[in-house]
Amino acid sequence: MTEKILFAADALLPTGWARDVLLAWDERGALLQVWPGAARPAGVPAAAGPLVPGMPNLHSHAFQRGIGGLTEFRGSGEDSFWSWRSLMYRFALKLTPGQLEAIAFGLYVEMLEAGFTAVCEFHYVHHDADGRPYADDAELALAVMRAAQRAGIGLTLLPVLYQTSGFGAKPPGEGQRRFIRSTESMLRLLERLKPLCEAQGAHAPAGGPAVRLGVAPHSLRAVPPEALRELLAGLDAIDSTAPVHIHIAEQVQEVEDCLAWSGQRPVAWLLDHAPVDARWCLVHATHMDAGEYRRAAASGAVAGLCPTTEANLGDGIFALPRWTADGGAWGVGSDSHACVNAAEELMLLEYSQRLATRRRNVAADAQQPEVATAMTLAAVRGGAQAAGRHIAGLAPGQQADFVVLDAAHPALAGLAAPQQLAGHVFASHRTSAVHDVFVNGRARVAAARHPDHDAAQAGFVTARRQLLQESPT
Ligand code: NGQ
Ligand code: ZN
Repeated sequence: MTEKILFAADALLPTGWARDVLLAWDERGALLQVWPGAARPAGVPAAAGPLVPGMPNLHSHAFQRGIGGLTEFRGSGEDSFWSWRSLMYRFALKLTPGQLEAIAFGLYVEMLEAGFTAVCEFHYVHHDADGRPYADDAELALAVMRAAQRAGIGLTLLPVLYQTSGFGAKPPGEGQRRFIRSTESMLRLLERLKPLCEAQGAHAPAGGPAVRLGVAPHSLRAVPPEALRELLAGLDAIDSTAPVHIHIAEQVQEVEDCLAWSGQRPVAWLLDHAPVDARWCLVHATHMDAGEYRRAAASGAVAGLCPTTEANLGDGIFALPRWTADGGAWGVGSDSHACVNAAEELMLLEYSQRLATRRRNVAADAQQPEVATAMTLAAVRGGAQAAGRHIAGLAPGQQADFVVLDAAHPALAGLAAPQQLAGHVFASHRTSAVHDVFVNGRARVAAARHPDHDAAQAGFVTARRQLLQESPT
């Protein structure tokens, strides 16, 4: 495929499905033209199936891909989010920069092959195994950036502020020593990373850098009010439009602790004490009361839903119909990477709603009755907003980030385009129907494979083997 112009018999535009679409982009990967009802000019390549916008993955802790399969056993006492977290911390304590880069590279290649074209990396392992800053404080952030660049996935880098182990400034635990830093040192890290992120954007569309820098106060458990204020003020001085992501109200225990500490639920507290707006991504936001759903949706913030991880960790079910009834924006993330597949995140999100409401096609609406289509459009819009990048779908000025589905896949063959996307989301699991993936106008996956597929998997396996040999988790 030449990389500047492509014809698609069917393409999913922000307004819905269109026929005979000609797409053209410039050498920096920005879409110049998206032209429905076009004739296919001689010599222009045609997509192998319906073309859909690339999915941003709005929440990732890359290193956690390394513990897939290692926490699915019953320990002593009752297993919970918190017991999972102890196992995860043990793994985090052992990582070297090289192992982090290998795991992240393997993961990002997997993501591309599974239909994600961008990732928001919520990056909180900052220091060496003893909890001391590396000679270059940005060592591990740079490892993540290199992994994303080598894989060719768009990146929003979110260095994480982590200071306490619970509400009321509870001192951090030993197992958290690699995450802890002062607000001032976080602001210095952002200053150091900013020009590096901009430099990686040298070949990005005029509208925005290929790497976007934001920040993530980890959670209200981990960041006291004063530090949150200072962080946001400092960030504004660096970039007043930078994305801000925070974990919030994921577990009932967190809601109870927040109530005991402040008399308010976490989301209500945040809305009252921070300038939450469209820059913000509220990750999980699982446990909200009716007033919190209304107010948080109205703030313009994106709900960062991570369906497979939320299921894996036993978090609870987000009330999507309530959120969207209030006009709330949302996107999906694969978080702990128990599963790495954009289609499966959408499928599980819809299925959790069906189980909770005993209805079908919950995420569809009157405007867009095809549920997979409605979900894809909403999640791309919300994901792009959370990423703070120009990746909001197939429209001029946005990046040419898109996925070509395999029209010959048994779950898709012979169907009309909206049904093919539905087949991809609901009927093709375990055998992906992703055919090609373009990021920034460049083919990163062709015929379902990333060119570095084998090397990325081998590097991942080696890193995990080393980590397990050191002392079995
Ligand atoms: C994290 N993961 O930061 O990786 C967290 C666990 C915590 C999720 N919340 C740590 N899913 O929340 O304290
Ligand atoms: Zn998370």
